[in-house]
Amino acid sequence: MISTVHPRLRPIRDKVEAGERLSLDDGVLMYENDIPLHDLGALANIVRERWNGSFGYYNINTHLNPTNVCVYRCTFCAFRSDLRDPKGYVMSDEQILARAQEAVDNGCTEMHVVGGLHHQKGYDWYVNLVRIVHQAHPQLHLKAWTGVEINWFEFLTKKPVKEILQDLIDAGLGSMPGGGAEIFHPEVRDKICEHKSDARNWLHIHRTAHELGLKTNCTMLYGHIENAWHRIDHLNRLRELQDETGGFQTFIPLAFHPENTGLSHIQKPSALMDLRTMAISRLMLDNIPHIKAYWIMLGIGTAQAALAYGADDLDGTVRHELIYHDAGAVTPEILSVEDIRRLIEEAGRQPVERDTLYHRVERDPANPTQWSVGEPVGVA
Ligand code: V47
Repeated sequence: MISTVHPRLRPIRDKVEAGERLSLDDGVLMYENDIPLHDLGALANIVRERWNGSFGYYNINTHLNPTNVCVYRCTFCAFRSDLRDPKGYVMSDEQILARAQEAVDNGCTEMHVVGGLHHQKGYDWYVNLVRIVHQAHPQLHLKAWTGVEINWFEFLTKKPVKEILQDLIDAGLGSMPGGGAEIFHPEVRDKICEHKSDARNWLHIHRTAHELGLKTNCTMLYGHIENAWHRIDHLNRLRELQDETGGFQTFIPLAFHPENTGLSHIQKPSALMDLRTMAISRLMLDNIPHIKAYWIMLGIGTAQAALAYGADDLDGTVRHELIYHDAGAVTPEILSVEDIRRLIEEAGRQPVERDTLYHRVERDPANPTQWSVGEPVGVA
């Protein structure tokens, strides 16, 4: 029982303590500046500990962005390139397989694959990438292609989403990352990424993935031109889909990084805004088991603090990240396992290595690159 909260938060405190759902108005209220951040942290921590006790999760993973050439021109993106821009690249099958080999040699359990929508690459190129990596390294989990990419494949093939996802599952897809959600509301979406998958399509793709038994993640890009109401509307759409399917594993709030983007005049959100959004996400998304503090994007200090503001997961050790580093992130490109475990312990949490589907990972101490999958994590 939390006895002292800001008077305007008392009804919300009572609902959180009773395990009742917060309304959209509650969500918008929590974004008001006079609502103390530490009160939100304490409330979010109740929900966090209900789901995940004092565990702080991480995984050992790598990123693969096979091309940055993209037909879309999302104003917030610093990663994309035109075909003839000197910055543009496309990886060969050999380079992709070398990355997968490097990942396995370093004990990675997951490869997170996303990239541009290259108009000279057909659907088969994207399916083949999954197939060749999976065939070479069946134990490496492929978390690949966002809802936006799947929507592009629909355009390329004119096939139903279900068939596309089934092709990818047959090729070795393990789950889908949460990117491409940005802000669902058309008042914002039409200004920052008008051409790509709209909210209805993004949600339909994730619903279909869940129906096929695929777990997926979800995200929200905040701190640009949206307001509090747009954010709460976004969280509510995710919460409603999760009520239907239960297929989301983790939500990742993504702080906008302005450098080298079409929105470079906007200030990066403050650490206070990051922690507020983390806490509000945990409180609103009462039905999603995990909230991730993606350290690459938040910075190490804020990510550590976020473990007391609703987050239970720091993502991974991460190799070869480009999307945030192109947009001005100053975080290192990789953390060692020792570092990430220490960060979690310093935050007063118990570090647990998980796989992509949130099972404990057991490692052979004599040969730590060898691993096996243990019990599901969590307490709820
Ligand atoms: O969809 C792009 C965002 C996303 C910028 O599922 C930007 O486990 C801020 O979704 N500033 C891709 N954000 C990253 C992503 C993700 C990351 C970590 C883990 C998982 C997961 C998913 O990055 C894009 C977009 O929303 N993004 N550019 C930028 N300048």
